Amino acid sequence: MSLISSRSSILSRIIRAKQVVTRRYLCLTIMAKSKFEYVKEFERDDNCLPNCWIVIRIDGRNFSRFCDMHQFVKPNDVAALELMNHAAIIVMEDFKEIILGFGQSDEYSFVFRKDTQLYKRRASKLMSNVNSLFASAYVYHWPRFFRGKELYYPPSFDARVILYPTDKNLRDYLAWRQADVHINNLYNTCFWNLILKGKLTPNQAEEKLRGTLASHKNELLFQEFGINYNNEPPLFRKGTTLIRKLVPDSTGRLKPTIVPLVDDIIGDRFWKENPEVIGLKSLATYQPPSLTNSFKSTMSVPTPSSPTIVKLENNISPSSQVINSVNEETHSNRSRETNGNQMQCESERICRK
Ligand SMILES: Nc1nc2c(ncn2[C@@H]2O[C@H](COP(=O)(O)OP(=O)(O)OP(=O)(O)O)[C@@H](O)[C@H]2O)c(=O)[nH]1
Ligand SMILES: [Mg+2]
Repeated sequence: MSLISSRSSILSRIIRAKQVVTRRYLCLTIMAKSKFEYVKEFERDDNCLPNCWIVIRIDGRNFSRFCDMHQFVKPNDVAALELMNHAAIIVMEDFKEIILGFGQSDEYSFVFRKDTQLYKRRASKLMSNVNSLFASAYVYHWPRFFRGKELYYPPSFDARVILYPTDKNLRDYLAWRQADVHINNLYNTCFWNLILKGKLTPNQAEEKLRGTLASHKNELLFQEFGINYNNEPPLFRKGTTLIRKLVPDSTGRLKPTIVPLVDDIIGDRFWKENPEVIGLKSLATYQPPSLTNSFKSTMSVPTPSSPTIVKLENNISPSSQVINSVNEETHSNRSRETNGNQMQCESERICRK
């Protein structure tokens, strides 16, 4: 009998203790809500305007130092460009609503469908997720592209969101980035040849190139170093464009695949050949250049080694990893060179790499 009564008194004590704890918890929760929750009001909506193309551009932070520290080849390090492309492909594999990527040097632009509803189009969500995935993919895959080369410190990237309301605005944006590749690469090719082969100091090379137009630089490369700039690897002159296509896998089945292309995206041809990109139509089958025109192509159809991407392997020349358009040197290219010339006159914002 006494055992039963002591048990029931223990039980009732436990129940009372529980009630006290619950009351305290409730009380604290209510206090926390009433006292602190107002801070949420400080968060602002940052949804991107509807019906606009959303471009996210990431750019290596202080990559001049990063490239020096890791002894990247000057002015263009193929492994570094491949790693950038690979990180971008990983981003596009994850974010299926990115219709196109364009990369050069230490930057990558990603274009989201204009009708995307991802994260309710919140700029900060889109930007921070793309940026952090890119950075972690860059670090994660470093050993694969720089076998045996230590990564001395973690690189970081800045990011911005830009909205373009019209297709023309978007194409002009991409043309601007590709013209930038041309301007920078021509300058850098001259600059580093003057230093490495011409034995000038950086100051002397800079002085020699100051105020020169693209035509002067082309001439200088040819006269002094026997280099025909147009024969420089297209990857260095045009950057990499990533789009989605249907590509046959090893069994012949068509698979959605991210295809890296080195092509002119300033002229109309690229957009006529790939109307589904801006037209937001269903994916088209990848047509290798050899099938789309009469020029002889040394390139073969990319056979994806994974179901969704064309893998970029290390130690392969850039032109065999990314797909060149064989008619790249047609008139559209010439007009781009002219654009580059004009832009160079206008812009003294030339990077030394
Ligand atoms: N050697 C070498 N350097 C490269 C290569 N690609 C990019 N870089 C370096 O990366 C820099 C990129 O230019 P910026 O983005 O304007 O310069 P940054 O130092 O990153 O400065 P912030 O972007 O303003 O932080 C170039 O100036 C080069 O120094 C490469 O393939 N080889
Ligand atoms: Mg940078």
